[in-house]
Amino acid sequence: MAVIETAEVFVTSPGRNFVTLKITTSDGVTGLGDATLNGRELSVVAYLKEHVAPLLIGRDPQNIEDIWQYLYRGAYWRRGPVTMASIAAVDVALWDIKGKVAGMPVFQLLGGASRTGALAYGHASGSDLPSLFSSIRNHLDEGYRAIRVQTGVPGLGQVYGVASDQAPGQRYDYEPAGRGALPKEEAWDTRAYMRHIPTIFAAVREEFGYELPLLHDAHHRLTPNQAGSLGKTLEPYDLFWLEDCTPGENQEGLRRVRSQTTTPLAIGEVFNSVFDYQTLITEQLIDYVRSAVTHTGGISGLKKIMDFAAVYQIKSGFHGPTDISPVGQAAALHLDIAIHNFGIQEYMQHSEDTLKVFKTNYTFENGLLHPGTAPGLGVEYDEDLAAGFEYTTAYLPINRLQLDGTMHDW
Ligand code: CS2
Ligand code: MG
Repeated sequence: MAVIETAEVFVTSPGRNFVTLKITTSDGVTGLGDATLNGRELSVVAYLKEHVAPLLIGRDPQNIEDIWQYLYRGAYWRRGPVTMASIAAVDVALWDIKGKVAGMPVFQLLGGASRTGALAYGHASGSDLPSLFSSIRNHLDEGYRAIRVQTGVPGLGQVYGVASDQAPGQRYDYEPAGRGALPKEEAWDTRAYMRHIPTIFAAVREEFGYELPLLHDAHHRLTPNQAGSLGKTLEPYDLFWLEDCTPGENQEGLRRVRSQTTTPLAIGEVFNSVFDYQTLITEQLIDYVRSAVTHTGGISGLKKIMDFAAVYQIKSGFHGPTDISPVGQAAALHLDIAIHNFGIQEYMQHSEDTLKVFKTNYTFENGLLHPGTAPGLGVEYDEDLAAGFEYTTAYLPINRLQLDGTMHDW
C-alpha cells in the first residue's frame, strides 16, 4: 500500500501571491492543493507546515474522507478560514492523487459529467460609462456569455473591483497595484452608490439588450434594508444575481432582503463551512452559493454544501478570482462539471506569469469552461520557475466612509 511520504508547502508570487501544497506518495504520485488566503497567506503556510504536514506522513492517501474528518474534528478548533483553507489544500491534493492513480479526471470520480461545460462570467468594469461599455465589448469579443458589471461612483475616488485606467483589451486584476506594507484606503458613500447603480444598469441594458446575463457585486456594503431597496430598484434590469449585498454572517438579515426583492442573491465567498449557510439555505434566502473550493474544506467540503443546497433548489456560483490559484480554479471546474445544481462559474483569467508557473489543462470556449480530461486535476506546478517569483506582502484595500472616515464594510 502506498502511503503519504511528503507534504511540502510552496509560496510564490507570479503576479499574485499563491500558497500551494504538494503531497507525494511512496509510489511517487504527486497531488496539488491550493491554500491561498489573500492577504493572510503566511498564516496558512504555518498551519500546514507546523500542524498538518507532520500528521499526514504515513497515512493512506486513498482515504480522503477519513483524512478530512481527522483534520477537522481532530484539531478540536473547528472552522475558520485558516483551518478550512489548510484542509482544502490537503483534500484537493488527495483528489488529484486519486485521479492520477485511477487514470481519470477528478470529475469522473465525482460522478461524471452533468454538462458539456461550465458557463463562466467575466469582470467588466469602468470608471465611467464609455470605459464600462468598452470593457463589456472586450469581454463579449473574448467569448464571455455572462458579465459582471462594476463602475465608479461620481464623487468617490477609486472603488474596489473597478479598473482605473484599463487599456483596451487589457485584463483587470486588483492586487498587482496593491503591493505594500499597508492596505490602500478607499472612500465610500452608500447613498451615492445606491443612486448611481440603477442608472448604470439602465444604460447597459439600453446598449446591450436584455439577453446578456448581468451580475453585480455589492461587496457587503449595505444593510438589509438598503439591500432590499437596491434589489427592488434593479428588478427591471433582470440581474443574474446581486452578490454580497450585506455582510452575510448575519444570516437572519437576509430575510429582510428577501421579503423586499426578487432579484436573485449570491453570498458566501468569505464563508468556510456549511454552518455559515444553514439559515440561508434552509429558508431559501439565497439563490447561489459563492464559496470557493479553496476556502471551504476542498472538493469534499464544498460538495457537501452543494448537496445540501440542492434540496432547496439553490445553485452554485463558485468564487474564481485571480487570488485563487489555477489549482483551486481547476478543482472548482471539476465540481462544476459533476454536480447537478451548477449555476455559473466566476472566471477572471490569471496573468501570463501565473499560467507559466501553473500549467493548466482547462479550456474556455464559447463562454464555457471545461477542466479537461487529464488524469487528476490537470494542473502542473513548475517549482523552479515558481522559486524566482518572491513573496511580497499584498493586502486588500480597506474602506472608510467619505464623510468622516469611519471604517466600513466592503
Ligand atoms: C470579489 C473578489 O471575485 C469577487 O467577487 O469579491 O475579488 C474578492 O474581493 C477577492 O477574491 C478577495 O480576496
Ligand atoms: Mg465578490
